[in-house]
Amino acid sequence: MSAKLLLPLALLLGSCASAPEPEAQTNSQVTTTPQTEVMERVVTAPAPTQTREQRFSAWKADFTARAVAKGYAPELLARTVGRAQINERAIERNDNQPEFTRPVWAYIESAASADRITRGRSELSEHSDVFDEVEARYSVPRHILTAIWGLETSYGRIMGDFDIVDSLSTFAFEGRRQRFGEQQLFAVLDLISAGEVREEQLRGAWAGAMGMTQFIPTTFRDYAVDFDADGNKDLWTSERDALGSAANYLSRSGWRPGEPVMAEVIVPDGFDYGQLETVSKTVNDWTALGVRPANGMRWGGSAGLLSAKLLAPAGARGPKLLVFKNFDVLKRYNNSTSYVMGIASLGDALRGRNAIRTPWPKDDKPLSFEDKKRLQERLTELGYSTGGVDGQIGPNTRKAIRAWQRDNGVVADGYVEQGLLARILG
Ligand SMILES: [Ca+2]
Repeated sequence: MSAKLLLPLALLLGSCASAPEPEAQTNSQVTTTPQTEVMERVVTAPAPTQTREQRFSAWKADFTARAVAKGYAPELLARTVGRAQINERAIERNDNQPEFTRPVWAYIESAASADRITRGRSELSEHSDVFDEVEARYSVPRHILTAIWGLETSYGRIMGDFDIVDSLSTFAFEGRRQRFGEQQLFAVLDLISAGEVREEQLRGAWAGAMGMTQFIPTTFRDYAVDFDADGNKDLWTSERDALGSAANYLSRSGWRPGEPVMAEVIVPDGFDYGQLETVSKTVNDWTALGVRPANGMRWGGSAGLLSAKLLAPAGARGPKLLVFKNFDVLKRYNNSTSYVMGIASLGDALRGRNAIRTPWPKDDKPLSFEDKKRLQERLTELGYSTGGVDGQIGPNTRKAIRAWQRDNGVVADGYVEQGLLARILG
C-alpha cells in the first residue's frame, strides 16, 4: 500500500473511535475519543509524501515533546516510546478479535471448554486460601474471578509476548485506537515513574494487557493491589496480587455481592422483542409479561426487585437471557456481550451449573465483517440509521434492524444471519 493511501485510511478508521457502537477494548472502558482531538491530530499530520516510518518517527517526537511538557523525564521517554517499533501483528489482532468475529455459540463453547473447566476446578481447590481472603475483602465470588483468570490467560499460562510499548505506540500512531494508545502510554510512563512496573515486565497481550488477569496500564495504575503485601503489585507471578486486583477492579466498578450476572429465560409466544436490550425492568415486571426462568424454578421475593435487561444474542430462535447489573460490571473488563456470557457460562460450569440450556441456532450462517458493513450501508440507504458503517453490530445497528423487521413483518429480534441479510439487501 502506498503512503498516499495510508492517510485517508487512517482518517476513515480514526472516525470510528468516537462512533456510538461499542468498541473492542479490553478492560478499558474509560472514554471515547472526542472528534475534535482526532481532527487536530490529522490536520497537523506530516505530509503524506513521507514514508510510514518517517511519519512514525515524527509521531514519536511529537509524543515525546508533549510528555516532557507534562513533566515526564526525557530519559524515560527515550527508553520507552523512543525505542518503539510499529507492530503489524498488533494491528492484525485488533482487526480479528474472536469475541467480535466468531459466532456467539462458538465463543461461549470455547470459553467454557471441558479443559478450562477441569483446570479451573483444580485452581479453585489449589488456591482456596487465596479465594477465601479475596472474597472476604472484596465480596466478588471465586467462580467469577476464576472464570476471568481462565478466559484471560488460561490461568496464567498464556500472558502474551507482545512488547506493549510497541503495541501501544502503534495504536497511538495510527488507526481507530489513537486515544486509547496515548492514554495507555501515559499510564505506562506513570507506572514506571512510580516504580510500580519495571521496563522488562512490559510484555503482554496485543492491546497492552498484562499479567494473569490482563490489566491494561490504566487499569493497572488505578486498580492493581499488592494483596500479598510484599511491596510489589505483581500480576505476573503472584496469584494473590492478580486475583485481588481483579476483585478490587470489579468491586470498585460497582459489583453487587449476592446478585446474579445473567439468567436464561423462556418468553411467551408472540413476545414483543422491541423491548430487547434497551429496556430495563424489574424481574417482577418481566414476570408479569410472561418471562420465566428456563430452569423451571421461580424467582424468590428479593430477586423480583432486581433490575434486568433482556438479550437474545442469536435472535428469537436462540437462548434468551435476563442480564443484571453485574453483567454491565463485567463489561468493564471487556465491552463484549459474548465475553461476559463466556465468563458467566464458565463461572456457572465451575460450580456444576449449566448457564444456558436452549440450543443455539448453529445452522445459521453468521455475517462477516464485510457483510455487516453492507448491511449497515443498506439499512442507512433505506432510512434506518445505523449511526455509521463500521462493520460492528452494536445497539444502534440492532435498533435499525428491529425497525426494518417491524416494517417488513419479521419478528423484530434485531438478529441477522445470511438468509435475512439477503432479504434486506433485496
Ligand atoms: Ca505483591
